[in-house]
Amino acid sequence: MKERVEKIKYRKTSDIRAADEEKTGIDSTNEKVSSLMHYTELSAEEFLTTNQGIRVNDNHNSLKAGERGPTLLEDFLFREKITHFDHERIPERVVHARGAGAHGYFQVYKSMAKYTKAKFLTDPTEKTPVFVRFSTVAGSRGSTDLARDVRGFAVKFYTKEGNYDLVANNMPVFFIQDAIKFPDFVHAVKPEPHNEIPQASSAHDTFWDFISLTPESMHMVMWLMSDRAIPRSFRMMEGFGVHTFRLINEDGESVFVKFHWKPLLGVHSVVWEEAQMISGKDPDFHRRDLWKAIETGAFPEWELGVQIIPEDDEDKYEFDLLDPTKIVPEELVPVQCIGKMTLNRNPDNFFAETEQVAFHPGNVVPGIDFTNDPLLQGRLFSYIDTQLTRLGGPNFHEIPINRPIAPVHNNQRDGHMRQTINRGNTSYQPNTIEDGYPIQAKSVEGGFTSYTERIEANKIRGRSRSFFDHFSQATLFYNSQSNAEKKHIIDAFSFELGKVKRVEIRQRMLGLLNQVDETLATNVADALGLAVPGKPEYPMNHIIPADGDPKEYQPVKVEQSIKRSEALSMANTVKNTIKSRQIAILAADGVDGYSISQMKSALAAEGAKTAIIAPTLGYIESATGEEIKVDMSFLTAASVLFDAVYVPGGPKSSASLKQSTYAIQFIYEAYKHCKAIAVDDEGVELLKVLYPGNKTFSDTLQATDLAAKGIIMNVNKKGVTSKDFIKAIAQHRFWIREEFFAVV
Ligand code: HDE
Repeated sequence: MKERVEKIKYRKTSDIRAADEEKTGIDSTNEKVSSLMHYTELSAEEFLTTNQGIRVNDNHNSLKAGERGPTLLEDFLFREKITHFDHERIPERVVHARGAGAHGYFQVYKSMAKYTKAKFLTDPTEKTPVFVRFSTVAGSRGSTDLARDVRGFAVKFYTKEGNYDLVANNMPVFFIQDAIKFPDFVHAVKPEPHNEIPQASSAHDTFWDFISLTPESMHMVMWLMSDRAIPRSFRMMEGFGVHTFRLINEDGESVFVKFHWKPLLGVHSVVWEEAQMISGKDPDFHRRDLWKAIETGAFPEWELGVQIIPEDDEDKYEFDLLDPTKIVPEELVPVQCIGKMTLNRNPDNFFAETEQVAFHPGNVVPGIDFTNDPLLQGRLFSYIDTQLTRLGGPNFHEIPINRPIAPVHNNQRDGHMRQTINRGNTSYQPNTIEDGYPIQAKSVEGGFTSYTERIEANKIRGRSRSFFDHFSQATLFYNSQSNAEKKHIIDAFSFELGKVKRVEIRQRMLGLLNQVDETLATNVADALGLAVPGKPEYPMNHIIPADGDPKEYQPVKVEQSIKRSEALSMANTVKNTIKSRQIAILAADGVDGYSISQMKSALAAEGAKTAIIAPTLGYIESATGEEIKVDMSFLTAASVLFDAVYVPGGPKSSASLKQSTYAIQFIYEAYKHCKAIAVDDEGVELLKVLYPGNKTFSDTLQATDLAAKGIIMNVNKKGVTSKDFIKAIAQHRFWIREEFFAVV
């Protein structure tokens, strides 16, 4: 015991020593300095102290005049504790307030020196540390993870040449083409200002009012109404840099580049009804999923993809590379995967890391540069500006999570919360007193030099005509979706516009949707009980197109060379793994314990996680008398928290599950949300209960093509094996059920 305490003391002493050395720059191994700094005193870190290091004797009672007397102002322990507490909150991010973060590393597969001199992209032996923050956009810090929303996907690479931030989203385009419109867009999507309703939702009048008057948002809105806006997990979504950037090589040559993140687990989503239910059952669903995956060693991985476009091809396409409402279809320029990012460590402290991290698209390293995309140019101003307020001053780069691993030397000084103790008597350049230090680096020494781009232009406030086509790529997106995805998009528009109170806004949206696809508009119009207007209204308060008669507004549409793109549909994503998927096993006393253990080990071998769900917590007894530990009771579990469900046999267990409305609801939801279901022997009774008296359904249950609909009967019997269930889980969902089975 004594030895253990000594060990703790020793470790803590060295931690404090290191922190103090870093803070003061003083070498504490120097005997004289060490004794001056009272390290022997500081070693007792297990004592509770004030912020001044004074040991606290009583942390539970304030200082009073007499046992029942008034509290004394003199009580510095009380005052310090309360004052600090009173100031614990900092402003939340104006957008992307709700987030979750993780540490990891990035490694490039092979040198990209042909295109870029960025060292972390040229040395395949280098593991560059990263910190990633995923987020929703519209909701406040405490809002649900499952809002229909864009997801932020911000990556900070701590490269040896300084920090590089790839501040991306899970959708490849944006709502607006010019940063000057960002405050309007955000005001429209945030809760309405008079009553702060609704939280974390775009389904309200101000958002759709803005969108219906901003045709440039149509492509992005198609993504937002698709299932991409309700991911199954942060670990199963793509990331996109959105803007076109530049890569620059050692010879100063430049190519254009679009950045992509491709998740190794594939791209998967939940369904809208499920998202709404998860928001009630577990508003931390995505945050918890990321945390648990890393905690259990199922490290999330993404490949970094690039689309490289030679400079000479700038004007080759039917869209403008600088327009952030356009993608470069992968059929035109394939995505090459050049490296892999692995997230393998959860943060130690949410506030210190995930909350205080500050990303900035302007943090680039030599070899990466900007283009003139007007949205990107505006972002370059915004991030530091907002962080000055959020993080309380100009020194937030000194917060541990924001510090580069590359050394920092410059003449910036002072300001709120300065941590660095700068030495010397110069803080300017040029100087002779310090021999000119710190000195500027030549390009060959790693100095950042901006790409020499030729610009010859008039100063104008306006927009290029090459940005005017707002519909063609929205149509491309819609045409690229599977039937199930199209249906979900129609349902999403119907839901969102159904929440809009002003009919004229709904009408205007139908006018725009009609430009994207006639059947889409007609279906949504039917759901809203409206007719599709003949032509779209002229976008009010708008300058596009700047010329022509506003009443004669003709939407611009440019013929696209690509009519359908496989990469845009989640139907074509990776479906070969069940790693880290959550499988519910419904059971009660009398369950067939052998089947459970068989299934559990088959699923575990593939990396999936199982949970036994029973009427009560504690233990259930199998048909052969073994005790089986229950992981969750029906009270806290729900189908929406799982990817698939297995109901083993056992007449007694089955009879008792049939009596439980929770168990019935569980299987009903799994069924309705098109998840893989496996049933053994009497387990099938639970499925039948959903359709009392529905003979067709009972008959259908015997049909051999059930597996094609994600229902696996009698595992380990009649040639059916757990492999069939595993294959079904990997499929993610069986949308075909939405067509075949009417849900009662
Ligand atoms: Fe952001 N954005 N943004 N954004 N953004 C912020 O910076 C802004 C845009 C993105 O996890 C803010 O520190 C403007 C596109 C992510 O900390 C703010 C414009 C893309 C995050 C800001 C955009 C993004 C932010 C708020 C239009 C995808 C969260 C807090 C010109 C490529 C980063 C903060 C994190 C955060 C401004 C548009 C991604 C206000 C002005 C396009 C992932 O500075």
